[in-house]
Amino acid sequence: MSLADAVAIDAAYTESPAQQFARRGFVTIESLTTAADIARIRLLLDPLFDRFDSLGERAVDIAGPRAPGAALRSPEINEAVKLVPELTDTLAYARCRQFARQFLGVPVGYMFDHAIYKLPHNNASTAWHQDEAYSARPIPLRSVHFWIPLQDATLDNGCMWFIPGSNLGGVRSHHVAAIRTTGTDYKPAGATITTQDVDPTRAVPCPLPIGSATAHHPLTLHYTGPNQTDHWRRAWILHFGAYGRARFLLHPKMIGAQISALLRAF
Ligand SMILES: O=C(O)CCC(=O)C(=O)O
Repeated sequence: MSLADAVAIDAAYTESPAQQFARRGFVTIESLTTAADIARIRLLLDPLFDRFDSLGERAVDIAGPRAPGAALRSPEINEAVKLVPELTDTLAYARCRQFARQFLGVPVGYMFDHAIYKLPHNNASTAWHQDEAYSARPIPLRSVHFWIPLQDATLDNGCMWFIPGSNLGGVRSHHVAAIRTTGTDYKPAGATITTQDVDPTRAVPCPLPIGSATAHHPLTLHYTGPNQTDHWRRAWILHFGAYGRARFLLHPKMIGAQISALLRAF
């Protein structure tokens, strides 16, 4: 299937996938990859969750602080490709890169990835937020964020929900929803943030069969519900950006910000 044919287009519009991405702030990609590729990604990611508590600051529970002996709810591993570089050899990785290139219309590179596994009956949603609000960088993210479920994603196990068009406004005001702590020694490791500036009645759920994915803009408001099933809900999330990671760091505004910070320190 060609890249263009893989994207589900709103029946009410005649537009390309890139135009839909720009207008609505998200798209559904119906055949991103194969079931065999997803099985391979599971084989690479699952062992990381088996040794979650040994991964230091890279591994946190986004649902909130942990207490010794308490069960995890929404464990997250950041930059899994650094721990398991074979993830970059998967079909999903290659296809996400191609889609990001198509949606942004410029060359792209890897920016970030993380995996979030919701335990059965975890009783924790991932509250409404914009990914851009997590960025402390002086230039806006210019990236596409792919959410790849590693089983079917359903309303019951915590599929993605989006607010169409929310990418067209700016960054909303966010506040801390939960303090994260590491699995190793329960040290604080950042915060999960959320916004009240959202009208959930406009939200569109995106249940997905295995092999498909959603792609969203860094400003698009999104949410996932709690996992209310007896099985884990697993997802791998990949960000590809116009600057790539190295090019981002070499951007004149980033260099300017670093020089200003250095001057302030003296
Ligand atoms: O997988 C989830 O529960 C949430 C994912 C998400 O919000 C994100 O990747 O920004």
